[in-house]
Amino acid sequence: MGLFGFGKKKEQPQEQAPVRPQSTPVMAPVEEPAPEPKEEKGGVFSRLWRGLTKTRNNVAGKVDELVESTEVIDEDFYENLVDILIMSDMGVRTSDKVISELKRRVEAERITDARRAREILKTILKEIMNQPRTPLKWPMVMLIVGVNGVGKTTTIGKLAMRFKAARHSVVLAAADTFRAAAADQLEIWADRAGVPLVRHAEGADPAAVVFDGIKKAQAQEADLLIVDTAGRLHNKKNLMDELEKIYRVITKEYAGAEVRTYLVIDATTGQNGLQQAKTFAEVTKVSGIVLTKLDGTAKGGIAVAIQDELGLPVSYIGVGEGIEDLQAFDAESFVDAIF
Ligand SMILES: Nc1nc2c(ncn2[C@@H]2O[C@H](COP(=O)(O)OP(=O)(O)OP(=O)(O)O)[C@@H](O)[C@H]2O)c(=O)[nH]1
Ligand SMILES: [Mg+2]
Repeated sequence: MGLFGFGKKKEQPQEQAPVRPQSTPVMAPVEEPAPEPKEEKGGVFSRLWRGLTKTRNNVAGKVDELVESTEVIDEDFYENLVDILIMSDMGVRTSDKVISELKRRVEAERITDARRAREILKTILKEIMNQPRTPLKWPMVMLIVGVNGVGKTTTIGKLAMRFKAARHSVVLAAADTFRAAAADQLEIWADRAGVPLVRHAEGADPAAVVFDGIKKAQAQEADLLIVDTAGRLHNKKNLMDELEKIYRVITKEYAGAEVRTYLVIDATTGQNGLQQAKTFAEVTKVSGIVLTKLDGTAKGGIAVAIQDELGLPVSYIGVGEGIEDLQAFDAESFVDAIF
């Protein structure tokens, strides 16, 4: 996969809010992710910094201790380092790979200073997570999937507000019809964001909700339709059938639309979340991961494991419950915030 490629071009997330030209219904592609909301006091990086405090204390704290006490870079140094990475939920496979690469570079460059090795470690982590991003294309349908309680609905609310703030017209579809409360929760977000919501009665066919969502999006020439889905599908077969039905409706009714499936994972569930991601990836083509609740865990290394083991980009991260706490993922600032 060329994860350790040298000189890989770094793609910066788009800074400016793209304004939709009135004359053309289809916007020129811009780089994913969505633009950040306007900076408040503290700014986006400090929110990230604050949100990753637990992980930073866990990882940077231990790495600093190790580096300070290391006079010679030897096998013990690498072993201790790999343990720290594994404890941060980076996974055995990814941690081993990172440390082998570190060892290779340290030897090739004849480095003897552990502080230098620490910097190289950061570079390697940034390279792993710096995956190319697909440009945004309009109109777009975002399907938000994931198991119970991971933060799907909250993520949709935050995304709606961000895209709305960037002057995109957004429609929400409550295709989680298992319980009325799910649509009620989404309705609160729709009101806050000032965007229309399409909902049906409890127990309705999710694909029918998506159908109406498409009609609404078409009627108002919306850029973005975001679909909330149920996390309560007990087995792979159910999940596959349900998603296939939804995809069929989109293909038939909204042929020109770009379809993206975002899988939401709760970072506090660690390796279990990674397992969920593998299951979803077998059932459907996942475009990107939304990794939520990073503020609630000391094990933010899961972000590295996801990208390395699944080859899927982490598109957004959640570092708290506020609207600005959903951030477009940026490898550079992420690694800088945990070291
Ligand atoms: N601390 C923290 N809490 C979050 C974050 N993202 C979501 N939450 C909280 O997680 C809880 C569950 O979020 P929901 O959005 O309801 O999750 P869901 O996946 O839609 O849940 P179901 O519809 O029940 O499957 C809520 O209390 C959110 O406020 C985050 O980044 N940090
Ligand atoms: Mg929900």
